[in-house]
Amino acid sequence: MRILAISDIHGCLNTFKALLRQIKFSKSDHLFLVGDFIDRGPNSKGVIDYIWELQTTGHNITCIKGNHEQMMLDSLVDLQQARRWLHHGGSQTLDSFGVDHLKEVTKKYIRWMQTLPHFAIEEDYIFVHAGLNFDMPNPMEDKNSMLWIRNWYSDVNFNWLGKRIIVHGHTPFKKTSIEEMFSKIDHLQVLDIDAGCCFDYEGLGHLCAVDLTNRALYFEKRD
Ligand SMILES: [Mn+2]
Repeated sequence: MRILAISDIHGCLNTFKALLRQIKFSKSDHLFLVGDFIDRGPNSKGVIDYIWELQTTGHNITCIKGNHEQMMLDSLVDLQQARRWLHHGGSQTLDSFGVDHLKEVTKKYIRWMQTLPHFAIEEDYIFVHAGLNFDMPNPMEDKNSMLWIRNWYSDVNFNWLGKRIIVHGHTPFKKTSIEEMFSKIDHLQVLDIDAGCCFDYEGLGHLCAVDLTNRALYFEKRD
């Protein structure tokens, strides 16, 4: 069994499928998907459908909530949030559902997002979308920061963390930066695996998978 993680798929279904092929994802693996399944990319609905299909056929996948799932949920009850969400890739998500308004999205997708956990722990790994707020005595109590926090590495409390490693996404990094961070993972005890799949900037545009069991990193360039 391998413990694997991928983050920030952002509707890039073809790239997600290609990456799973590259890593030879199988039913004996445990895959953690660390949030931001939707928005910006072309097929957000397809990403969720494909995850469900894999789970239905016996694949072990744990999904964690990202800020984009939260923005979509908040948009249902807050018009201001809805405007913001549409600007941050939400309109592409509505397109993938073939609808003009969020209220037309089939309820099972909304319910799925509502039930996503903010984090998961497996062996010595903490999986979370954005990171942890170490200003708190117990960082696991700040759920909002788990979705949104940036630039928190200098605050890590290693006494609290012990020998655990935090695997997250949310802030896009170049492939080379992720490789460098990965080479120091035992020292840093943090790893950002968001390679900016949905972005076109130099060095981004990749979907990253980490195999924590065998300490291997994989990248799939967006098609
Ligand atoms: Mn994010």
